Amino acid sequence: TPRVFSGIKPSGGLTLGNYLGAIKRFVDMQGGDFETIYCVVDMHAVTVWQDPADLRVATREVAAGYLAAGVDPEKSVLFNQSRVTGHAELGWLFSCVARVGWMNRMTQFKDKAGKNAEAVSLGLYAYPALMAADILLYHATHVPVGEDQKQHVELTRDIAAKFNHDYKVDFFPQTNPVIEGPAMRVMNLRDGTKKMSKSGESDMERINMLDDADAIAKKFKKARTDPAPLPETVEGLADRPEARNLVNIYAALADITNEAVIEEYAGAGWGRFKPALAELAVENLAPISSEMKRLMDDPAEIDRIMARGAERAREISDPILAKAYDIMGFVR
Ligand code: AQP
Repeated sequence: TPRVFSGIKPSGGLTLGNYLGAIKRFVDMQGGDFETIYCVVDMHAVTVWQDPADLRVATREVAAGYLAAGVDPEKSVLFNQSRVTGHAELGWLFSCVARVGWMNRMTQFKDKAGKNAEAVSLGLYAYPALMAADILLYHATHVPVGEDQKQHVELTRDIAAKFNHDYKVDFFPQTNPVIEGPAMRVMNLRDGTKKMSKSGESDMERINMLDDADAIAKKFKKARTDPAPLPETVEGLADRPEARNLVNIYAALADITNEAVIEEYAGAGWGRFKPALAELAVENLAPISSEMKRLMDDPAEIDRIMARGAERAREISDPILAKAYDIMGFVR
């Protein structure tokens, strides 16, 4: 069976972007034609400094988010990355396969490092090599991600191809990003040209999965838009990033197309659309956030689930890692 791998960094509270761009789709891919492996990628989180107490909370919050949204530990392998040391090991091997020139082209690094590229951690720079290891440690061929991760999945393909070429093997498979649906890029509510992030400066720019109904209503109400009403056709969203974002979010939450949203709200003012959007978001998120809170009240149970998942992850990955070492000539 083909394998799916994907992960989320515990670098803050989960956002609506993580839900629509990642978790909701992870649930959809479960129990079908794939073996699904979902990870809390804590080793990626520390590429930027994390307060240790916050990292513990965020790790369990991401696990709770997966579980509450419907990731079933009986159907999927669910664990946190640092428990399976093969990620770090293969990550090192891949750091020796990937080229500095490839890393220099990563747009996410450029965005995150900004003008301060000399002062960020070496880990932030090497991040895509570890991500390639996360995926290829399981020979995963399908990686559901948001649009922002596409370049990293392409780099994973380059690393697999170079490894196979350099060692004259056909060992690591080619990986495909799975990017589909209207919410592959949920944007910041205050600036429709930036993506909604866990770690963005202002809480008003994102919807957190744990936000209550009042917070959600307030954030959508204050979301930036141009003054024009909703257009008569989807083409009318073209140069209106904020309007397009809100329509995308609505479509993803309702599981309908942008066309269907516009059909219903053609010419409507924001005073009508925003409260309807908020209501739809609350309807989707409230049951999940209340279940997340319940799970987070019992961290020991979350930790047990992740520990069991890690055992299964090691069963799959140990032979693959051993073979990679062997191919490279390590004496073990
Ligand atoms: N705004 C988004 N729209 C659609 N998908 C998104 N994802 C994240 N933000 C959006 C998807 O969620 C998965 C997990 O991402 P991540 O947490 O590992 O890393 P990230 O993309 O760097 O997330 P953040 O929220 O922006 O974290 P910070 O602020 O700490 O860097 C991925 O599949 C991603 O595509």
